[in-house]
Amino acid sequence: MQISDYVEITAQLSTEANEPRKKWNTIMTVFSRTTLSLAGAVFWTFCGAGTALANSTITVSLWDRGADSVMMDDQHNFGMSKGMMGGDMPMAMMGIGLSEASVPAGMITFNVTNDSKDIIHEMVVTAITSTEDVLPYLADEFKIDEDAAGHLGEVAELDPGAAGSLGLDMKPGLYLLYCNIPGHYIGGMWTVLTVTE
Ligand SMILES: [Cu+2]
Repeated sequence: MQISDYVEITAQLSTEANEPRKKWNTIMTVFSRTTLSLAGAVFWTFCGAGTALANSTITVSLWDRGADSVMMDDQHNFGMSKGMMGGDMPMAMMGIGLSEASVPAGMITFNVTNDSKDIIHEMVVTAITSTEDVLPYLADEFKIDEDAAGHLGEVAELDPGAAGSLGLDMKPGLYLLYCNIPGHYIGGMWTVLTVTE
């Protein structure tokens, strides 16, 4: 793989032009006639990102009350957000809990664990303009229309007990984190993350 290939890939993954990218592009100009290994390119990228971005890590819990549980209790209420689309849902059977509801802009790492005992979950990230937003919903599939809603990244389909990570370079704004396994979003499996200046 040539360095030009790698730059194309990073361009696809990046959601916003930013300072490290400009720095990287400068480095690219210097090395534009040189073929580097992919490992070398990754090393350079880490050097640039480590010095210029605010880094945050968010621990994400995907939870549910279990396929065999119908009892209401309060122990999972931390996962429920308020203010959007009936987000104060006392009947929610599943949800998404965040260690941080607000983080500064920059590189944000989501360490996601499916804490369910028996249900597959996932976490999808999309930008929203306000908590009043109504996302395009595919009623016949019981899920969000991810393409229409805008899709920044995801940790897809984690088995019960499994974990995965997602890193995104995020600008200030509101973001919806939701599970798009059919029926889960409408079942309360979403929350809002605020990214500040
Ligand atoms: Cu789910």
